[in-house]
This record gives sequence, structure tokens and C-alpha cells, in this order.
Amino acid sequence: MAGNLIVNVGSLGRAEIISTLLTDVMRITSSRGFTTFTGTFKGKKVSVVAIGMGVAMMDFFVRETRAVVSGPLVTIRYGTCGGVSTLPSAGSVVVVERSGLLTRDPDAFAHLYDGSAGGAELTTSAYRWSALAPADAALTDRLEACLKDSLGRDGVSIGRGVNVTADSFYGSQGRVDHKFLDANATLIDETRAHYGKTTGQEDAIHSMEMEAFQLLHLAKCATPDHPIIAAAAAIVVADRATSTVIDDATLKSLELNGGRAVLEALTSIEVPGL
Ligand code: R1P
Ligand code: URA
Repeated sequence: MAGNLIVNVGSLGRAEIISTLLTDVMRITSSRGFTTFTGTFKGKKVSVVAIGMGVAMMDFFVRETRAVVSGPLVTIRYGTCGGVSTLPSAGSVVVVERSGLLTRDPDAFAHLYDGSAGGAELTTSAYRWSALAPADAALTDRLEACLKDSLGRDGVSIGRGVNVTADSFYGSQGRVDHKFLDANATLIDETRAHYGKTTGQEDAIHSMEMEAFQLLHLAKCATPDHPIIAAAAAIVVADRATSTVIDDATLKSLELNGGRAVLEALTSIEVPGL
């Protein structure tokens, strides 16, 4: 059974690495495909849950965890992402201040359904950008401070900014695949321009991944008697402008040391009712 303090990650490997920092660990895998490690960190009960990928899995995680945990739920996403800013590079960690959701509009491609349009170009954007959902401010400040403390001393750069959660790793993250019509060759630039305009900051977006928006959005939709306090950070595994990627040893070190910082943040935040 999960505790009130939860680290959620995508991959089982990352959850296993972070769970080595807990004592008295119990491991459970559910039929949903989630693996939960529950143990103790600095005297507090903490769970680390591997939830898989995408908005739908985050939705399952938040709603089904909420259903079985009483009292405030405090959760930090520690994921990986692509770097889409001029600032963070592969190997840095980005703290998510706010996140938008980038979705593909399937109806923009509906003219292809009867087979007569061939490879016709679209005349309008086939993508939509949501308003930005904010992370919990106090937990985010704590998370940033803990990451700087743990990783900053190894020279890892810690950025902070807007994240974009995409509904796909491919089309909606601007990966051009000539085997599909995705109308996405300029999508990253359009996304930068869109959030640049709505935030008034030219270089507002830092990261692109697939879950953080749903976590922050649902936390804000939680009813007052069932509060959810949520924050997120992500390791930049690939810089989209330069195609630089980090190696496996660097990733594992960022998972372990960043994971320690996430556990520090979760267990040191004061939450009324906990
Ligand atoms: C895509 O490879 C996956 O990596 C990122 C994305 O959000 C998506 O889930 O996060 P995780 O490494 O936490 O899974
Ligand atoms: N995860 C994503 O969703 N996108 C990336 O580019 C890297 C990791």
C-alpha cells in the first residue's frame, strides 16, 4: 500500500534505483502494470511508483492512488525529457514551474480518411496548446533547493521553467517521420512561439515529456477535502536542437542523486494534516 509521500517515475529501472535509498522496502506490482516500492526515508514512509508512459497512465496513477490513500497526497514526478530551450542541455535537470498540454487535432487529418486527398498539405496547425497548469509553489521551491544541493555540487545545471507535455513521443513532439503525415516540421518553433506569447517570456519552454501536465492539472482539480500537492522535475536526456544525448552512466547517476534530492524534498516539506 502506497504512503502519502510518493515519487512517481516512468521506468521501472528508475524506481528500482531510487528505492535503494529506502529502508525496509516492500515491492508490489499491480495488474495495471504499476510497480510500487514502499519503505522509509529519514523516518518517514515513502513510496516510489513506476507508472509507465503517457497522460493516460498518469491519470490512472493519480486517481487510483487518491482512492486508496487518506489525507493529503504529496507527489513529485521525476521523469526524463527532451530539452527544447536554448538554456538547458542534455545532462541538466529541469524543475517544472508550470506545464501545458500539447495535443494533436485528429480532425485536421480527416480529409485523408476517404483516400482521395493523397498527401495534401494542411493549411492550419494540426496541434493545440492548453493553458499552463502550475506546480505547487512551496514544494517546487523545496525540490529546486534539494536538487541544487544534491546535484549542483557535481556541476549539474538545474533549470526552472515551463514544461510541455505532449500526447505522443513522435508527432506531437515534432519528430518528423516521412512514413506518416504529421504536419509537424515547425511544431517545436510554433510551441516556443505560442508559450512565448502567453507567458511574455521569449525562452519560456525548457522541456518536453509526456505526463507532468496531467499530474499538475489533476492536483488543481482535487477537491479541498482530498488535497493533492504536486511538483515535477525531469532529467534532460536529449537536446532536441543539437541531438546530443546523455550516456547510460550519466543517466543512472542523475536518477540516483536526483532521486535522493526528490526524497529529501518530499520528506522535508511541512504539510498540514500529515
Ligand atoms: C518517453 O521515452 C518517456 O520518457 C519520459 C516521457 O515523459 C515518457 O514517459 O519520462 P520517463 O522517463 O519518466 O518515462
Ligand atoms: N521523453 C520524451 O517524452 N521526450 C524526449 O525527447 C525525451 C524523453
